[in-house]
Amino acid sequence: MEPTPSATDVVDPAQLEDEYGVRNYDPLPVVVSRGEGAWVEDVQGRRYFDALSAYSALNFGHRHPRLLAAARKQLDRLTLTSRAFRNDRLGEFCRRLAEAGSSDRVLPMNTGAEAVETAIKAARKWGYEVKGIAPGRAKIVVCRGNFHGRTTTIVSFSDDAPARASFGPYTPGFESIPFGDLAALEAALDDDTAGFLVEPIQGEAGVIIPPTGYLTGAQELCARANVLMIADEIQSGLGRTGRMWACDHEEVSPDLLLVGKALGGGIVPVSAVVGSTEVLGLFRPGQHGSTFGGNPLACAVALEVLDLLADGSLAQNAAALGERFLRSLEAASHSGVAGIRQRGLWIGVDIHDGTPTARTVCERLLEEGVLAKETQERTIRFAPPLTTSGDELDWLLERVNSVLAEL
Ligand code: PXG
Repeated sequence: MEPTPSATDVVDPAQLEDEYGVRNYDPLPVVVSRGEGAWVEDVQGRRYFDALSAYSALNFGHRHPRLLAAARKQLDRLTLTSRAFRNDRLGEFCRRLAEAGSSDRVLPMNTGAEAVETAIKAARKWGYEVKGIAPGRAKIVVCRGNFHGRTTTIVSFSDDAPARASFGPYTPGFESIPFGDLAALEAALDDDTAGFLVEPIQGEAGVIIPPTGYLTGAQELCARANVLMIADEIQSGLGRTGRMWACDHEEVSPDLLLVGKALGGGIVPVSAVVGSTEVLGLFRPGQHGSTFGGNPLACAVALEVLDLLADGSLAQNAAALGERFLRSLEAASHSGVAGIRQRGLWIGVDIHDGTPTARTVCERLLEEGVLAKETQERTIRFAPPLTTSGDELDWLLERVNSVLAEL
Protein backbone atom coordinates (compact mmCIF):
# COMPACT_ATOMS: atom_id res chain seq x y z
CA MET A 1 0.00 0.00 0.00
CA GLU A 2 1.03 3.60 -0.58
CA PRO A 3 2.07 5.28 2.67
CA THR A 4 -0.65 7.53 4.09
CA PRO A 5 0.44 11.17 3.84
CA SER A 6 1.10 12.50 7.32
CA ALA A 7 -1.51 14.80 8.82
CA THR A 8 0.79 17.81 8.52
CA ASP A 9 1.28 17.33 4.76
CA VAL A 10 -2.34 17.92 3.87
CA VAL A 11 -5.10 20.39 4.56
CA ASP A 12 -7.51 18.95 7.15
CA PRO A 13 -9.78 16.73 5.02
CA ALA A 14 -12.73 17.22 7.38
CA GLN A 15 -12.45 20.98 6.98
CA LEU A 16 -12.28 20.66 3.20
CA GLU A 17 -15.34 18.43 3.20
CA ASP A 18 -17.28 20.87 5.36
CA GLU A 19 -16.28 23.79 3.20
CA TYR A 20 -16.75 22.31 -0.25
CA GLY A 21 -19.03 19.34 0.33
CA VAL A 22 -22.67 19.36 1.30
CA ARG A 23 -23.68 18.74 4.88
CA ASN A 24 -26.19 16.02 4.16
CA TYR A 25 -24.42 13.72 6.66
CA ASP A 26 -23.24 14.12 10.23
CA PRO A 27 -20.25 11.76 10.36
CA LEU A 28 -18.48 10.74 13.53
CA PRO A 29 -15.22 12.68 14.00
CA VAL A 30 -12.81 10.25 12.35
CA VAL A 31 -11.09 10.54 8.98
CA VAL A 32 -10.30 7.09 7.64
CA SER A 33 -7.45 6.70 5.20
CA ARG A 34 -6.88 2.95 4.92
CA GLY A 35 -8.55 -0.32 5.65
CA GLU A 36 -7.87 -4.02 5.75
CA GLY A 37 -10.27 -6.74 6.83
CA ALA A 38 -12.30 -5.58 9.81
CA TRP A 39 -9.84 -2.78 10.58
CA VAL A 40 -9.35 0.78 9.41
CA GLU A 41 -6.74 3.38 10.18
CA ASP A 42 -7.32 7.12 10.46
CA VAL A 43 -5.10 9.92 9.14
CA GLN A 44 -3.23 9.96 12.46
CA GLY A 45 -2.50 6.25 12.20
CA ARG A 46 -4.99 5.15 14.90
CA ARG A 47 -6.61 1.76 14.35
CA TYR A 48 -10.31 1.06 14.70
CA PHE A 49 -12.48 -2.02 14.38
CA ASP A 50 -15.13 -1.30 11.75
CA ALA A 51 -18.30 -2.61 13.37
CA LEU A 52 -20.58 -0.90 10.84
CA SER A 53 -19.21 -2.40 7.61
CA ALA A 54 -20.67 0.48 5.57
CA TYR A 55 -24.18 -0.67 6.45
CA SER A 56 -23.41 -4.20 5.18
CA ALA A 57 -21.70 -3.06 1.99
CA LEU A 58 -18.44 -4.35 3.51
CA ASN A 59 -19.70 -7.80 4.50
CA PHE A 60 -16.30 -9.21 3.51
CA GLY A 61 -14.34 -6.49 5.27
CA HIS A 62 -12.10 -3.92 3.63
CA ARG A 63 -10.13 -4.91 0.53
CA HIS A 64 -10.80 -8.64 0.69
CA PRO A 65 -7.86 -10.17 -1.25
CA ARG A 66 -10.07 -12.31 -3.49
CA LEU A 67 -12.30 -9.37 -4.34
CA LEU A 68 -9.30 -7.16 -5.06
CA ALA A 69 -7.81 -9.86 -7.28
CA ALA A 70 -11.06 -10.26 -9.22
CA ALA A 71 -11.33 -6.48 -9.67
CA ARG A 72 -7.68 -6.12 -10.73
CA LYS A 73 -7.98 -8.91 -13.26
CA GLN A 74 -11.03 -7.28 -14.77
CA LEU A 75 -9.45 -3.78 -14.69
CA ASP A 76 -6.74 -5.15 -16.95
CA ARG A 77 -9.26 -6.37 -19.52
CA LEU A 78 -12.45 -4.31 -19.74
CA THR A 79 -14.38 -2.03 -17.39
CA LEU A 80 -17.37 -0.60 -19.23
CA THR A 81 -19.22 -1.08 -22.48
CA SER A 82 -22.65 0.45 -21.72
CA ARG A 83 -25.56 -1.77 -22.59
CA ALA A 84 -25.39 -0.62 -26.22
CA PHE A 85 -23.05 -3.59 -26.63
CA ARG A 86 -22.85 -6.88 -24.78
CA ASN A 87 -20.01 -7.69 -22.42
CA ASP A 88 -18.65 -11.13 -21.68
CA ARG A 89 -19.34 -11.05 -17.91
CA LEU A 90 -22.98 -10.00 -17.69
CA GLY A 91 -24.58 -13.30 -18.67
CA GLU A 92 -22.59 -15.30 -16.14
CA PHE A 93 -23.36 -12.77 -13.41
CA CYS A 94 -27.09 -12.93 -14.16
CA ARG A 95 -27.09 -16.74 -14.19
CA ARG A 96 -25.23 -17.02 -10.89
CA LEU A 97 -27.31 -14.42 -9.07
CA ALA A 98 -30.58 -15.84 -10.43
CA GLU A 99 -29.50 -19.25 -9.07
CA ALA A 100 -28.49 -17.76 -5.73
CA GLY A 101 -31.90 -16.09 -5.53
CA SER A 102 -33.73 -19.26 -6.68
CA SER A 103 -35.32 -17.46 -9.59
CA ASP A 104 -35.09 -16.99 -13.36
CA ARG A 105 -33.66 -13.60 -14.22
CA VAL A 106 -31.61 -10.64 -13.02
CA LEU A 107 -31.90 -6.95 -13.87
CA PRO A 108 -28.65 -5.24 -12.84
CA MET A 109 -28.45 -1.68 -11.54
CA ASN A 110 -25.93 0.13 -9.31
CA THR A 111 -27.29 1.55 -6.07
CA GLY A 112 -29.87 0.09 -3.73
CA ALA A 113 -32.35 2.88 -4.43
CA GLU A 114 -32.18 2.04 -8.14
CA ALA A 115 -32.98 -1.60 -7.41
CA VAL A 116 -36.01 -0.45 -5.38
CA GLU A 117 -37.12 1.89 -8.18
CA THR A 118 -36.68 -0.95 -10.66
CA ALA A 119 -38.83 -3.27 -8.55
CA ILE A 120 -41.57 -0.63 -8.29
CA LYS A 121 -41.59 -0.28 -12.07
CA ALA A 122 -41.54 -4.05 -12.57
CA ALA A 123 -44.43 -4.59 -10.14
CA ARG A 124 -46.53 -1.83 -11.69
CA LYS A 125 -45.87 -3.15 -15.21
CA TRP A 126 -46.84 -6.67 -14.13
CA GLY A 127 -49.89 -5.23 -12.37
CA TYR A 128 -51.14 -3.57 -15.56
CA GLU A 129 -50.07 -6.12 -18.14
CA VAL A 130 -50.64 -9.40 -16.29
CA LYS A 131 -52.91 -8.83 -13.29
CA GLY A 132 -55.12 -6.47 -15.28
CA ILE A 133 -55.14 -3.42 -12.96
CA ALA A 134 -56.89 -0.44 -14.58
CA PRO A 135 -54.44 2.16 -16.02
CA GLY A 136 -52.95 4.51 -13.40
CA ARG A 137 -54.38 2.66 -10.40
CA ALA A 138 -51.57 0.28 -9.36
CA LYS A 139 -50.84 0.35 -5.63
CA ILE A 140 -47.77 -0.83 -3.74
CA VAL A 141 -48.12 -1.64 -0.05
CA VAL A 142 -45.13 -0.70 2.13
CA CYS A 143 -44.36 -0.83 5.87
CA ARG A 144 -44.05 1.94 8.40
CA GLY A 145 -40.50 2.52 9.53
CA ASN A 146 -39.19 1.40 6.14
CA PHE A 147 -35.90 2.49 4.66
CA HIS A 148 -35.55 1.80 0.95
CA GLY A 149 -33.37 4.72 -0.21
CA ARG A 150 -33.71 8.39 -0.96
CA THR A 151 -35.11 9.07 -4.44
CA THR A 152 -38.16 11.31 -4.74
CA THR A 153 -40.45 8.30 -5.20
CA ILE A 154 -38.91 6.33 -2.34
CA VAL A 155 -39.07 9.19 0.16
CA SER A 156 -42.70 9.61 -0.86
CA PHE A 157 -43.53 6.46 1.10
CA SER A 158 -41.05 6.97 3.92
CA ASP A 159 -42.24 8.10 7.35
CA ASP A 160 -38.82 9.49 8.28
CA ALA A 161 -39.46 13.23 8.53
CA PRO A 162 -35.96 14.52 7.61
CA ALA A 163 -35.78 12.19 4.59
CA ARG A 164 -39.15 13.43 3.33
CA ALA A 165 -39.86 17.01 4.36
CA SER A 166 -39.38 19.68 1.67
CA PHE A 167 -39.05 17.12 -1.12
CA GLY A 168 -42.66 16.94 -2.29
CA PRO A 169 -44.81 16.74 -4.31
CA TYR A 170 -44.82 13.07 -3.43
CA THR A 171 -45.34 10.15 -5.77
CA PRO A 172 -48.78 8.61 -5.25
CA GLY A 173 -49.59 4.90 -5.37
CA PHE A 174 -48.31 3.68 -2.00
CA GLU A 175 -50.11 2.58 1.15
CA SER A 176 -48.21 2.23 4.40
CA ILE A 177 -49.14 -0.37 7.03
CA PRO A 178 -47.53 -1.39 10.34
CA PHE A 179 -44.54 -3.73 9.98
CA GLY A 180 -45.09 -7.24 11.30
CA ASP A 181 -48.89 -7.00 11.17
CA LEU A 182 -50.47 -9.66 8.93
CA ALA A 183 -54.04 -8.50 9.57
CA ALA A 184 -53.10 -5.02 8.32
CA LEU A 185 -51.48 -6.58 5.26
CA GLU A 186 -54.53 -8.69 4.50
CA ALA A 187 -56.75 -5.60 4.76
CA ALA A 188 -54.48 -3.56 2.47
CA LEU A 189 -54.21 -6.07 -0.39
CA ASP A 190 -56.88 -5.49 -3.03
CA ASP A 191 -57.54 -5.79 -6.75
CA ASP A 192 -55.41 -2.70 -7.43
CA THR A 193 -52.40 -3.94 -5.44
CA ALA A 194 -49.42 -4.89 -7.57
CA GLY A 195 -46.80 -5.41 -4.87
CA PHE A 196 -45.94 -5.62 -1.19
CA LEU A 197 -42.49 -4.11 -0.57
CA VAL A 198 -40.88 -5.20 2.69
CA GLU A 199 -37.52 -5.43 4.43
CA PRO A 200 -37.45 -8.92 6.02
CA ILE A 201 -35.66 -7.21 8.92
CA GLN A 202 -35.98 -3.44 9.14
CA GLY A 203 -32.42 -2.14 9.32
CA GLU A 204 -32.59 1.61 9.72
CA ALA A 205 -35.63 1.31 11.99
CA GLY A 206 -33.25 -0.40 14.44
CA VAL A 207 -32.72 -4.02 13.31
CA ILE A 208 -36.40 -4.78 13.88
CA ILE A 209 -37.13 -8.51 13.50
CA PRO A 210 -40.77 -9.28 12.66
CA PRO A 211 -42.73 -11.92 14.61
CA THR A 212 -41.95 -15.52 13.58
CA GLY A 213 -44.22 -16.54 10.73
CA TYR A 214 -44.63 -12.99 9.40
CA LEU A 215 -42.74 -13.58 6.16
CA THR A 216 -44.44 -16.92 5.51
CA GLY A 217 -47.82 -15.37 6.26
CA ALA A 218 -47.07 -12.40 4.02
CA GLN A 219 -46.08 -14.71 1.19
CA GLU A 220 -49.33 -16.65 1.55
CA LEU A 221 -51.45 -13.49 1.66
CA CYS A 222 -49.67 -12.07 -1.39
CA ALA A 223 -50.12 -15.33 -3.32
CA ARG A 224 -53.82 -15.46 -2.45
CA ALA A 225 -54.40 -11.81 -3.46
CA ASN A 226 -52.28 -12.15 -6.63
CA VAL A 227 -49.77 -9.57 -5.40
CA LEU A 228 -45.98 -9.66 -5.85
CA MET A 229 -44.00 -9.99 -2.66
CA ILE A 230 -40.91 -7.78 -2.99
CA ALA A 231 -38.19 -8.40 -0.40
CA ASP A 232 -35.64 -5.63 0.02
CA GLU A 233 -32.56 -7.63 1.06
CA ILE A 234 -30.17 -4.81 0.17
CA GLN A 235 -28.91 -4.62 3.75
CA SER A 236 -30.08 -8.00 5.12
CA GLY A 237 -28.94 -10.24 2.27
CA LEU A 238 -25.69 -11.95 1.30
CA GLY A 239 -24.96 -13.70 4.59
CA ARG A 240 -25.50 -10.83 7.01
CA THR A 241 -28.18 -12.56 9.10
CA GLY A 242 -26.49 -15.96 9.23
CA ARG A 243 -28.24 -17.24 6.09
CA MET A 244 -27.74 -16.23 2.47
CA TRP A 245 -31.00 -14.23 2.61
CA ALA A 246 -32.96 -13.08 5.64
CA CYS A 247 -36.03 -14.62 3.94
CA ASP A 248 -34.31 -18.04 4.26
CA HIS A 249 -35.02 -18.00 8.00
CA GLU A 250 -38.65 -18.67 7.07
CA GLU A 251 -37.93 -20.48 3.80
CA VAL A 252 -39.71 -17.75 1.87
CA SER A 253 -38.92 -17.06 -1.79
CA PRO A 254 -40.13 -13.57 -2.67
CA ASP A 255 -41.38 -12.82 -6.19
CA LEU A 256 -38.82 -10.03 -6.46
CA LEU A 257 -35.60 -10.05 -4.45
CA LEU A 258 -33.63 -6.81 -4.17
CA VAL A 259 -29.87 -7.09 -3.69
CA GLY A 260 -27.26 -4.35 -3.31
CA LYS A 261 -24.54 -3.12 -0.97
CA ALA A 262 -22.33 -6.21 -0.33
CA LEU A 263 -22.94 -7.40 -3.90
CA GLY A 264 -20.32 -4.84 -4.94
CA GLY A 265 -17.78 -6.20 -2.43
CA GLY A 266 -17.12 -2.70 -1.07
CA ILE A 267 -15.39 -1.90 -4.37
CA VAL A 268 -18.08 -0.83 -6.82
CA PRO A 269 -21.80 -0.12 -6.43
CA VAL A 270 -23.75 -3.13 -7.71
CA SER A 271 -27.43 -3.80 -7.19
CA ALA A 272 -29.97 -6.02 -8.86
CA VAL A 273 -33.55 -7.21 -8.98
CA VAL A 274 -33.93 -10.98 -9.11
CA GLY A 275 -37.25 -12.37 -10.31
CA SER A 276 -39.28 -14.62 -12.54
CA THR A 277 -39.62 -14.48 -16.30
CA GLU A 278 -43.32 -13.75 -15.78
CA VAL A 279 -42.41 -10.41 -14.17
CA LEU A 280 -38.94 -9.37 -15.37
CA GLY A 281 -39.59 -10.84 -18.82
CA LEU A 282 -42.10 -8.02 -19.40
CA PHE A 283 -39.40 -5.39 -19.93
CA ARG A 284 -38.73 -4.42 -23.54
CA PRO A 285 -35.83 -2.36 -24.93
CA GLY A 286 -36.02 1.27 -23.86
CA GLN A 287 -38.35 0.68 -20.91
CA HIS A 288 -35.64 0.63 -18.25
CA GLY A 289 -31.88 0.80 -17.93
CA SER A 290 -28.75 2.39 -16.57
CA THR A 291 -25.44 3.40 -18.18
CA PHE A 292 -23.42 1.51 -15.60
CA GLY A 293 -25.78 -1.34 -14.67
CA GLY A 294 -24.25 -4.71 -15.54
CA ASN A 295 -20.83 -3.29 -16.37
CA PRO A 296 -18.09 -5.93 -16.59
CA LEU A 297 -16.12 -4.66 -13.58
CA ALA A 298 -19.24 -4.78 -11.41
CA CYS A 299 -20.09 -8.25 -12.72
CA ALA A 300 -16.57 -9.57 -12.07
CA VAL A 301 -16.58 -8.35 -8.47
CA ALA A 302 -20.14 -9.55 -7.83
CA LEU A 303 -19.30 -13.00 -9.23
CA GLU A 304 -16.44 -13.25 -6.74
CA VAL A 305 -18.81 -12.11 -3.96
CA LEU A 306 -21.15 -14.98 -4.87
CA ASP A 307 -18.19 -17.37 -4.89
CA LEU A 308 -17.14 -16.20 -1.42
CA LEU A 309 -20.62 -16.99 -0.11
CA ALA A 310 -21.14 -20.20 -2.05
CA ASP A 311 -20.12 -22.77 0.60
CA GLY A 312 -22.15 -21.06 3.34
CA SER A 313 -19.22 -20.80 5.75
CA LEU A 314 -19.26 -17.00 6.01
CA ALA A 315 -22.98 -17.04 6.80
CA GLN A 316 -22.33 -19.77 9.39
CA ASN A 317 -19.59 -17.64 10.92
CA ALA A 318 -22.05 -14.73 11.10
CA ALA A 319 -24.62 -16.96 12.81
CA ALA A 320 -22.13 -18.29 15.38
CA LEU A 321 -20.40 -14.98 16.15
CA GLY A 322 -23.72 -13.15 16.25
CA GLU A 323 -24.97 -15.49 18.96
CA ARG A 324 -21.76 -15.00 20.89
CA PHE A 325 -22.23 -11.24 20.60
CA LEU A 326 -25.77 -11.49 21.95
CA ARG A 327 -24.85 -13.86 24.81
CA SER A 328 -21.95 -11.65 25.86
CA LEU A 329 -24.11 -8.52 26.08
CA GLU A 330 -26.91 -10.39 27.82
CA ALA A 331 -24.51 -11.91 30.34
CA ALA A 332 -23.22 -8.43 31.18
CA SER A 333 -26.85 -7.31 31.85
CA HIS A 334 -26.03 -3.63 31.46
CA SER A 335 -28.48 -1.50 33.38
CA GLY A 336 -28.44 1.15 30.64
CA VAL A 337 -29.49 -1.32 27.93
CA ALA A 338 -33.23 -1.59 27.30
CA GLY A 339 -33.20 -4.30 24.65
CA ILE A 340 -31.06 -6.24 22.20
CA ARG A 341 -32.11 -7.68 18.85
CA GLN A 342 -29.79 -9.96 16.90
CA ARG A 343 -29.91 -11.96 13.72
CA GLY A 344 -26.53 -13.19 12.56
CA LEU A 345 -23.94 -10.42 12.75
CA TRP A 346 -26.59 -7.74 12.78
CA ILE A 347 -27.30 -6.41 16.23
CA GLY A 348 -29.44 -3.54 17.46
CA VAL A 349 -28.90 -2.39 21.05
CA ASP A 350 -31.49 -0.03 22.55
CA ILE A 351 -30.35 2.19 25.37
CA HIS A 352 -32.72 3.45 28.05
CA ASP A 353 -34.14 6.95 28.04
CA GLY A 354 -32.24 9.17 30.41
CA THR A 355 -28.84 7.71 29.52
CA PRO A 356 -26.78 9.54 26.87
CA THR A 357 -28.05 9.30 23.28
CA ALA A 358 -26.96 6.49 20.99
CA ARG A 359 -24.82 9.05 19.19
CA THR A 360 -22.90 9.79 22.40
CA VAL A 361 -22.36 6.07 22.92
CA CYS A 362 -20.97 5.81 19.37
CA GLU A 363 -18.61 8.69 20.14
CA ARG A 364 -17.40 6.81 23.24
CA LEU A 365 -16.97 3.64 21.17
CA LEU A 366 -14.91 5.66 18.72
CA GLU A 367 -12.59 6.74 21.55
CA GLU A 368 -12.17 3.05 22.41
CA GLY A 369 -11.28 2.19 18.81
CA VAL A 370 -14.67 0.90 17.60
CA LEU A 371 -16.61 2.32 14.68
CA ALA A 372 -20.35 1.88 15.10
CA LYS A 373 -23.29 4.05 14.16
CA GLU A 374 -26.51 4.96 15.87
CA THR A 375 -29.79 4.49 14.15
CA GLN A 376 -32.72 6.41 15.55
CA GLU A 377 -32.19 8.25 18.84
CA ARG A 378 -31.68 5.29 21.11
CA THR A 379 -30.35 2.38 19.06
CA ILE A 380 -26.76 1.43 18.33
CA ARG A 381 -26.42 -0.88 15.41
CA PHE A 382 -23.51 -3.29 15.06
CA ALA A 383 -22.74 -5.08 11.80
CA PRO A 384 -19.15 -6.38 11.86
CA PRO A 385 -17.80 -8.00 8.70
CA LEU A 386 -18.81 -11.65 8.18
CA THR A 387 -15.09 -12.40 7.98
CA THR A 388 -14.51 -11.37 11.62
CA SER A 389 -12.52 -13.94 13.60
CA GLY A 390 -13.34 -15.17 17.09
CA ASP A 391 -10.38 -13.27 18.55
CA GLU A 392 -11.42 -10.08 16.80
CA LEU A 393 -14.94 -10.49 18.14
CA ASP A 394 -13.58 -10.88 21.68
CA TRP A 395 -11.56 -7.70 21.25
CA LEU A 396 -14.68 -5.90 20.04
CA LEU A 397 -16.91 -7.27 22.81
CA GLU A 398 -14.48 -6.16 25.50
CA ARG A 399 -14.75 -2.55 24.26
CA VAL A 400 -18.49 -2.64 23.62
CA ASN A 401 -19.20 -4.12 27.06
CA SER A 402 -16.97 -1.62 28.81
CA VAL A 403 -18.68 1.35 27.08
CA LEU A 404 -22.18 -0.03 27.70
CA ALA A 405 -21.25 -0.58 31.36
CA GLU A 406 -20.71 3.18 31.74
CA LEU A 407 -24.36 3.94 30.97
N1 PXG B 1 -32.80 -0.66 0.95
C1 PXG B 1 -32.30 -0.85 2.19
C2 PXG B 1 -32.89 -1.89 3.06
C3 PXG B 1 -31.24 -0.05 2.62
O1 PXG B 1 -30.75 -0.23 3.85
C4 PXG B 1 -31.26 1.07 0.48
C5 PXG B 1 -32.30 0.27 0.11
C6 PXG B 1 -30.73 2.09 -0.49
O2 PXG B 1 -29.44 1.76 -0.92
P1 PXG B 1 -28.47 2.87 -1.57
O3 PXG B 1 -27.37 2.08 -2.17
O4 PXG B 1 -29.27 3.60 -2.60
O5 PXG B 1 -28.01 3.75 -0.45
C7 PXG B 1 -30.72 0.94 1.75
C8 PXG B 1 -29.60 1.85 2.16
C9 PXG B 1 -27.18 6.28 3.66
C10 PXG B 1 -27.62 5.02 4.30
O6 PXG B 1 -26.44 7.00 4.28
C11 PXG B 1 -28.19 4.02 3.53
C12 PXG B 1 -28.61 2.86 4.16
C13 PXG B 1 -28.45 2.70 5.49
C14 PXG B 1 -27.89 3.70 6.25
C15 PXG B 1 -27.47 4.87 5.65
O7 PXG B 1 -27.58 6.58 2.56
N2 PXG B 1 -29.22 1.83 3.50
